[in-house]
Amino acid sequence: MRIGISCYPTIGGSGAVATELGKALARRGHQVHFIVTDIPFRLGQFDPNIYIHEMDTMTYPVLRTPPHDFTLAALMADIIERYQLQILHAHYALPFAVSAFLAKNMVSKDHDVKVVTTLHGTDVTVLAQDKSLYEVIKLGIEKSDAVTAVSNSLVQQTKDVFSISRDIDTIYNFIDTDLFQPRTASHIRNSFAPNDEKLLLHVSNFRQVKRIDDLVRMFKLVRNRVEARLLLVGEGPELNAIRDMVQSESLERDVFFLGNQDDVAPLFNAADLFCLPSQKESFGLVALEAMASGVPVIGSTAGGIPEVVQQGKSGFLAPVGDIRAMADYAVRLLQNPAEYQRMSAAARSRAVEEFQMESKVKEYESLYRRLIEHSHS
Ligand code: GMT
Repeated sequence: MRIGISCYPTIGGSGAVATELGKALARRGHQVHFIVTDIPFRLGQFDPNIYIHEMDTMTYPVLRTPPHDFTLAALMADIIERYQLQILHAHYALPFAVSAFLAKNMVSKDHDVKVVTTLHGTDVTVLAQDKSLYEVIKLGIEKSDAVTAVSNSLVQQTKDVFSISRDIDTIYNFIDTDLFQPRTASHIRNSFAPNDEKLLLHVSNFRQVKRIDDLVRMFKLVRNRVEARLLLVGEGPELNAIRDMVQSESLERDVFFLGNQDDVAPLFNAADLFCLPSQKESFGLVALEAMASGVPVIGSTAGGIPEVVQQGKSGFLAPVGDIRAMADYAVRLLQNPAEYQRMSAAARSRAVEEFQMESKVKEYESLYRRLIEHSHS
């Protein structure tokens, strides 16, 4: 098949999933065209089946902001025609599904390209709350030939938010369980936990929805009972506020800010627990990365997290904001090696059995095939 993929290429779960999907499809012999603003961050090695089409944005004095989404639509239309794309896969309704809808309408009717949209979360759960964007996001979803979401929770929220009854299939996110697997990372542990302190880890883009302030408060409760340290990986709008908070709580000695990291797998290997106390989380790919690495998750029950982390088996979840419960769970696990080992093994097994890359890629592949065959029947 000839497949176009459009996604946010920068660090983040949706970009990682879209890029890994494109790479896996290329390995399976499909021709994959990334239509993007920058080279996707996890692209890695050259593959002759992968083409990158980077968008140039034009500027013009009368236009107060560059017309990104129209330029993207025009580039998509060009690539559809030039390479006879059969599938255009948009990762996020806004802007990608909307630009794909425009592109489909720009090309001649001889090009029967099918638009697949995968919903990753915040365009539905955050941006659609804004009246100025609601209808355009809904249009992107309604006009796609097929829509998938990364959890059942997100399917339901999308139907509720937009009052739509169209089919939306759940295709869960997936993980490369060779890349993320249990290993020792003594060099990292020696740097941050030289006296064998317990290491708690969080990785995110430091947006408000991640509730990192809750995490810092929760960590303080844990550290009062167990020798522990907290590694914070990532950057984003809340970073400075969290730095200030760490200082005002006198936690500077025990909390480390590592910034954005390219290669996060070794950090999971160094950690004892992964923490995800989010307000909203459609899936929580980072929780899955932790599980595949054999690291139990302490988190909230927001959105799709309970579909990934099984309560009491691969981690412990508590209602959003219940930092006492999260801290109690963390201490219980850190003080009980037998329960910890059971949970670590169960987390790894769940990642391997339920979220293998191969099986999810095949689900996307058969969705594409159904759409293409349907248009020929
Ligand atoms: O969590 C973020 O803020 C990043 C965002 C993204 O664009 O990568 O993550 C969303 O998509 C991921 C991949 O499907 C999901 O694992 C995350 O749960 C989801 N984030 C939210 O719903 C807040």
